[in-house]
Amino acid sequence: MAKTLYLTTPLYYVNAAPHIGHSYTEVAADCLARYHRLKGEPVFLLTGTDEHGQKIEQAATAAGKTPQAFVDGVVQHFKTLWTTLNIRYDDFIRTTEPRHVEAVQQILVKLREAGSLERSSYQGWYCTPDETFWTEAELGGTATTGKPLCPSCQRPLDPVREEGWHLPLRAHQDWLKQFIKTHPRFIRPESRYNELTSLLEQPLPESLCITRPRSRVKWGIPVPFDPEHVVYVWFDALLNYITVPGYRGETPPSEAFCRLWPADVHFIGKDILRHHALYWPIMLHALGFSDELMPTMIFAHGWWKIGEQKMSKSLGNIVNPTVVINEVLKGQPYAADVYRYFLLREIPFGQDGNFSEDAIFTRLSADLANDLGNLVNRTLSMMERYGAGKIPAAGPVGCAVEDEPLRQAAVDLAGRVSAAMDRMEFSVALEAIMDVVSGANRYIETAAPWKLAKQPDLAPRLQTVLHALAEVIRIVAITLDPFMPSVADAIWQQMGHGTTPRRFADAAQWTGVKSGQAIGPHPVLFPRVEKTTST
Ligand code: ME8
Repeated sequence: MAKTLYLTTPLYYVNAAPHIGHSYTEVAADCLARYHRLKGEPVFLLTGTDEHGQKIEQAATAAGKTPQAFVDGVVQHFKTLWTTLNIRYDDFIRTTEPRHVEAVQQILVKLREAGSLERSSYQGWYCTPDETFWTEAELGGTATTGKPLCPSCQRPLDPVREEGWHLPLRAHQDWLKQFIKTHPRFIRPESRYNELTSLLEQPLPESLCITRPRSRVKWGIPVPFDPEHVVYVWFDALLNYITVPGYRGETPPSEAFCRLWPADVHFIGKDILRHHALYWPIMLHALGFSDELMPTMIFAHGWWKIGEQKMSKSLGNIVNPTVVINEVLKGQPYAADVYRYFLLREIPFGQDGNFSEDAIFTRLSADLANDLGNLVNRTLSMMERYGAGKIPAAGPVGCAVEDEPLRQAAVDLAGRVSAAMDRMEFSVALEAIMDVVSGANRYIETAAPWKLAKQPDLAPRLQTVLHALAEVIRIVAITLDPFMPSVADAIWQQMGHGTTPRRFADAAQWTGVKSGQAIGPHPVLFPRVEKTTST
């Protein structure tokens, strides 16, 4: 049986409701999943929430709730947003679920039995918002209060000295260096690959403390063989990627588990590269996973920023996706798809970008209303006017020389989109689709169907032009499907394709439209808006 393509997103902390940054990773992962489903491949998209740890314990206390009641509330914001954004995940794991808690405990027991854990004391600096320890050598400057700063988020650190269970890191360093060297696609994009490679040039800390004393953190998975400790939130959360496919510590991993594992792409932001590209493979290696059972790719994308600062729940400088969809894009029938388009088109995946309402409006008006919406709407209106509401058959002569560039661009589109998707270049794929859309609009101007319609002897030529446009729009709707699923569906219905499935392979074929097919009602896809607010 073919291995299922296994894609994952981070498990987001439920200390606060999601913002644009979280939706970015989620939309990108969903887009890739939809693309592969459109190609007829089996895909499993896993997402979920990270619900333990000190940060969440503190947020619950501040809200006057028990941690469980608190996380039960916040998780709903994530689920609701994913529904709004058309995210089609196959499983949603909450780290407080018994299926995960029990598996983590079994895995810990296995590591201890294998002699992979040591109990010792640890001294370091702790960043609670990042739930990460730093050593003296890694500190990032000093705050005005005299406290050292987190090298990742620049917030003040707290000194911590405590007993706990440790997983050796340095013992795995040579293996990891070699593994990364021989697997250049393990970390993408290249800038992040280079970041990790240079990090590995320095000696890693001797070990990673994977537990926390209950005296400091109560909200965590109990360590089964040491009641005074709970599991470190990162150790617990990373394991989700294998607990969900069914790993329980068995050697070798079961056949059922290997139908999903290894992960094909772990989608993450660059803030958590170290946890995924350093700790995670070392955890797997310590569990006895061979090189073949390491994740295939960790893709660490860039940050949405406000000004020069990363948008972050802990910093409070967030843009709420629900507000963007319901208020900023008010009146747009496909607001969630406009938002998806913006996220994936605006910045090359892997780079940082600035969010602004102006930028969304520019995309909406230039790309979507003036180009895509206009193409669909004017084509369908002409079919109504000149073709009795049906897609006309091409005239007996078929495509003429002047139709050839458009036809060629349209049949080449699937290949261009595939090449971009294989490199995770979502913006490049969308650019390719929009190139064809603009080309079709130019074609309409040149072919001028309204002039052809005035000359009865040119009726066959008019039919050919309208038929060619129907083929182009069909191809555009198929290739756009992973990015804007509701818009693709709306275009499909407007063209009258009904229940005919959209399949990626059909986008590479010119002849896919049924001549004589009645078109559907075609309200404007992207009504023009007057922008009222500004950021
Ligand atoms: O780190 N721009 O959860 P988290 C782009 N629980 N993406 C952003 C972003 C921004 N400004 N802010 C957040 C955690 N993200 C851990 C993960 S995984 C086993 C545990 C996205 O709620 C991006 O994907 O802080 C980032 O890596 C993730 O949200 C962090 O989410």
